[in-house]
Parts: sequence; structure tokens; C-alpha cells
Amino acid sequence: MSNPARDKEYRMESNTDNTTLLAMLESMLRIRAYEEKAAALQAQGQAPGTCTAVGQEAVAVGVVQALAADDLILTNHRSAGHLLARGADTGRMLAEVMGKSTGYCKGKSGSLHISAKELGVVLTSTIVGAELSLATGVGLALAMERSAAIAVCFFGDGAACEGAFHESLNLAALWRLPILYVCENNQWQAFVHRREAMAAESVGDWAAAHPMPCASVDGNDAEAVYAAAAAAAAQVRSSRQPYFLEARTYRLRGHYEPDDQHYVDAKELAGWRGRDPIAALQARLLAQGVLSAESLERLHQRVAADIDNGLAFALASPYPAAEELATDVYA
Ligand SMILES: Cc1ncc(C[n+]2csc(CCOP(=O)(O)OP(=O)(O)O)c2C)c(N)n1
Repeated sequence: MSNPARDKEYRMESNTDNTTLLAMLESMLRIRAYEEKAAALQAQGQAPGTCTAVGQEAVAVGVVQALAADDLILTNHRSAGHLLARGADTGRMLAEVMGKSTGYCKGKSGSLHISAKELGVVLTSTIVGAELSLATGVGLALAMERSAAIAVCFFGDGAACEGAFHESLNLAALWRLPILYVCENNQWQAFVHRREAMAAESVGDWAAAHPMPCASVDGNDAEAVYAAAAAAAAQVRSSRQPYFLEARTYRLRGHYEPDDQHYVDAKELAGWRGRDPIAALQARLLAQGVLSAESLERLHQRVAADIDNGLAFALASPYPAAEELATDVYA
């Protein structure tokens, strides 16, 4: 039987220019280093409520690289990669997760609700599936304003199991909203494996029920994600209609920090560790001679220095004053 979601299957593309690939690698390294630092801070009791998306960096970087500066992003509790790929400052990110006043939301959001208007990141929703319905509103606003921008909604396979998924895709198709849906199918829904909670093999099987173009991509192949997202974003931009992209990937760390992953099949995890998206891109660029061992080392050092400087900034930043408690919040 023909499956529209898989009719368009992106494979490794070799026509992305080297400057873009190097920028993507650096961004992925920065995200990985940032998330490992955030996890370490959590373990030391300095960053409460941290969720990482280690292993999913290629989706964040590949998609965000394909967007225009005025496109708007809505995301879920694994949003650090999306923010950093958009150019977020590691110091302000770390300050936020540490509850400091210099953070993107003055230390009030932590890692789970962070938004950054100046980066076009409308919000991070911790209510699973809420990002889907909120994207409908943002897409509607863009349509009503006749804006050239598009909305991009990142969500997980768990969110796709919620009613809001179909409600949102239905309205987006009916109202012709300029929304690019990016499902990061990381195989996990908190502590439950996708196989135990989803009657379909892929989220694309469900999205295909709605009249919109669908595609799927290996979410651990940054170049393929970029190619798929660039084609998808271009189509949303010109058609002003929604598009669904599923990226198959894997959550290499736990649901949140700390999490010993005792419920994870060790063989499955090891298999995906062997498909680490950063190692894959590094190896490809080294093999192609785009990157030398020395320049790779410099890249790692630059990223490490950025994290160190960011941490120093966050540590030196003050906590919000008590009078700030009731400002910028809704009740
Ligand atoms: C409405 C709602 N139900 C349940 C939860 C608890 N919860 C937080 S994350 C999560 C799993 C979400 O899975 P998925 O959407 O696949 O995202 P992932 O964590 O895999 O990135 C659950 C059930 C929640 N935050 N909101």
C-alpha cells in the first residue's frame, strides 16, 4: 500500500556547501556541550528540572539552519537545541536554567518553559501537545497578517499520541496555515517506549490522514535533515499551507536529569549510540577533507571556551530580587 508519509524519504544529500556543514557541526557540538553541562549542574543541585535532547542535535540544527530569520518557533520541553541553533547565548541559557535574572526569561522559566522573542522562539511548552495547538494560533496570526514568515512546531511522538495532534493538523490543513510540523520521533514518551504507546509504526502514518505534504528523514543525519527541512520550509513559504516532517532519532540520555535509564534496552541504546549524529558528521567531514584533525580540535576548544565563559557569566549573575516574584507572570 502506498504510504504518502514515506513517499518522500530524504537520504544523505551531498550538495550542502562546506561552510554550512561546518557551521552545523559547530552548532551541534555547542548544543551537546551545553546539555552535558546543564545535566552536570543539575546533578550538583544548581539547575533544577533539566531535560536534555542528547542525540537529537541533528534535528535541531538541520531544521533551524533551513529557516529564515523571521520564522517563528514553538517547541517542547527538549528545547535547548532549538534555541541554541537559533543563536541563543550559552551564558543567558545557563543563567536561565540556574534561575538567574540574566537568563532569557529572567530566571523564571528554567529549562522547561524558556522563550526568547528576540530569537523568534515563541515558547517552550511543557504541557505535552500544547505546542501543537499553540502553533495553530501562531500560524493563524501569520496568515491573518499576510506575513511571509512561517511557524515551525517541534514536538515528540508522545505529543502525537494526544488529541491535540489531530485537532491541530486538521485546522491547519482546513485554514491553510503556514506551519511546518517537525516530529522528533525519539522513540520514547517519558519512560514508555513508542512501541508500547503507538498503534502506528510512524507518526507520519497519522499525519498522512490530513491533506498536507508529508516527508520523513533520518534524524541522525544532519545533512539529510537540512535538505528535507529546506524543501519543506520552502514549500510552506510558497504554498502558505502546512507540511509534516518526521525525523527518526533517539533520546540518548534519560527522560530528565538525573535518570539512570534502567528501563531502556541496553542493546537498542548501544545501537543508537553507534549512530551518534555528531560523530557521523565529524567522520564524514574528516573523510572528505573538509575538516582537518587540527581544525576539529580548534572547533572543540572554541565550543568548550564558549561553555566555560557562559558558565562564568551565569555563576556571577544575581538571582532575581524578591520584588520580581509577581512580574511577567500570569495568574
Ligand atoms: C499533557 C501532559 N501529559 C503528560 C505530561 C508528562 N510528560 C512530560 S514529557 C512526557 C513524554 C513526552 O513524550 P514526547 O512527546 O515523545 O517527547 P519526548 O519527551 O520524547 O521528547 C510526558 C508524558 C505532561 N507534561 N503533559
